[in-house]
Amino acid sequence: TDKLKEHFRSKIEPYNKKVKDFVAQYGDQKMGDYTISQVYQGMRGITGLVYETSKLDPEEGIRFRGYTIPELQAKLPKYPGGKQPLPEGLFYLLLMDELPDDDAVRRMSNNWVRRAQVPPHVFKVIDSLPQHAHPMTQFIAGITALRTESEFQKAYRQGIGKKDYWDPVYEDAMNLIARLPRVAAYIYRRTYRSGDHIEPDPRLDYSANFAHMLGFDNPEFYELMRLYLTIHADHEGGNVSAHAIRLVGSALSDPYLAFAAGMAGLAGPLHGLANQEVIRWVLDMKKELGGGLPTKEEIAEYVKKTLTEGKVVPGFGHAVLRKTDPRYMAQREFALEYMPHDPMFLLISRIYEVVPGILEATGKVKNPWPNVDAHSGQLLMYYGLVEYDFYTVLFGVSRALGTMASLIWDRALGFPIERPGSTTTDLLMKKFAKE
Ligand code: FCX
Repeated sequence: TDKLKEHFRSKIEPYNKKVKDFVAQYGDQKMGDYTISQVYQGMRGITGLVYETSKLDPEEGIRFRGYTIPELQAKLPKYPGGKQPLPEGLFYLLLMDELPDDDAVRRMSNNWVRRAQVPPHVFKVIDSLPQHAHPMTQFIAGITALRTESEFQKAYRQGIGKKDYWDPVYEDAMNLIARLPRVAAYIYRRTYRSGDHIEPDPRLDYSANFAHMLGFDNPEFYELMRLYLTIHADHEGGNVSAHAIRLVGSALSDPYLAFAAGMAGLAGPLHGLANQEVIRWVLDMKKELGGGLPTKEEIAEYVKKTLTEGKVVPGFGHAVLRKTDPRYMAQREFALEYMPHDPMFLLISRIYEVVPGILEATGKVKNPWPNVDAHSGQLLMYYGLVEYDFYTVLFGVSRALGTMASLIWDRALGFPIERPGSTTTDLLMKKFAKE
């Protein structure tokens, strides 16, 4: 038996009761008003979802089940001798709402190892795409191909009842998480290493094994992967990838379909693709300025040119955050510890000094501060993972942890199909603009 699953099972009933009682007693309380502008602005600031695993505060940044990133770095179990939290532990926390001990993390790690076998047809599907297909195209195709293994799809056909949905969703979610690193590493090696694939090493933890399959057997890079996979895991429920996964999952599409939809959203340049765009933008800047470390004045010129051309400065701004992203700071601290003199780090740091003032001066950017994507590429470049088109796939592997924990809870709580209302401008004008 799966002890983790049994432990999770024990949480469902009490939590369901808590939610039901709360809604029964307070269900008709108003949560707020919203304006016509908000409806035209992507529903910004309208709280319309319950998403249990994490919550984003505009000033403070993300909390995973109540814990900030520095708190998790202190409290989550680490690899012996390591300093960074293990993402296995983060997933345990998100799913169980309980800090894991070393044993629980080891159990999670081993559980995923047992589930990690990727069926051969998935590799065939990926191999059928041209080698120049963007890694996110390959990733989404691979995830969709993995769907042949869906336990939920099978159970639904067999007529499973609603209160048991969570069980095969748990199976799919765990299998998907366990298999993603192999799929991602396969894409990396086929695209950038002539198909010279590396077998998994089941003795390694989730992050180190992923790094190993990518071809980066370096204890520092292992630590980077542990940090990277932890901090990218979840960012409350309204961001494009998490929301797409919740939405598609609510139609009882299985976790593979839901996750593929989320990854299609993550692949957009205003969301997860920003991590590759940052490096592309920085390298273009260096090329244009003739190499070397650009001065602050040169960077400012380049930023202004980007804005004049009607483009965004990638890695800066956020729809919710109103200060420097703590995920940025965690990566900056990693850089300060392991590579304080790396020229690319010095440049990223200088950009951090220059960009916010310029964005602020536009008078329209609501958050001039850097987000997670402004830093991640530099760390990867330093260790030799320089193929930046691949970066969003790494983000995607991590994003599975938060969104799958949340999706299991969606079904455990019996959330219904998501179906917000919409209207037309004509109808709005008839209602509000009649003189
Ligand atoms: N550079 C230039 N202009 C920017 C900007 C940036 N970095 N950030 C915001 N703006 C502009 C918007 O384009 C908008 O302009 P408009 O009125 O002419 O259309 C105006 O400022 C107001 O936007 P704002 O309310 O501040 O931001 P939104 O909530 O609409 O959008 C994102 C938030 C993140 C999409 C926006 O800041 C952006 O495009 N940033 C660059 C891309 C990026 O880094 N995305 C990654 C975000 C995140 F971390 C992730 O999902 O991974």
